[in-house]
Amino acid sequence: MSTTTVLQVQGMTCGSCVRHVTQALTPLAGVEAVEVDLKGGLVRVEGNPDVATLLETLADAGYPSALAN
Ligand code: 9UX
Repeated sequence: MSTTTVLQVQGMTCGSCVRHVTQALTPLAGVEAVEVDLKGGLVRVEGNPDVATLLETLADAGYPSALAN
């Protein structure tokens, strides 16, 4: 079944950041949808991704993050 993973993400300050984060996470295995809350600094990932891979991918893209749920 599909779950929602919520990440608290640092460094997202503009619309381009939203695009960078979305484009980094969307191709990963198990990711069905990515939703970014820019003001809240949150990213919701639908699907069954490997959480460590999400965190590592965001860090590599310049956005340190932590699991929020
Ligand atoms: Mo958003 Mo531009 O961080 O580097 S302000 S992409």
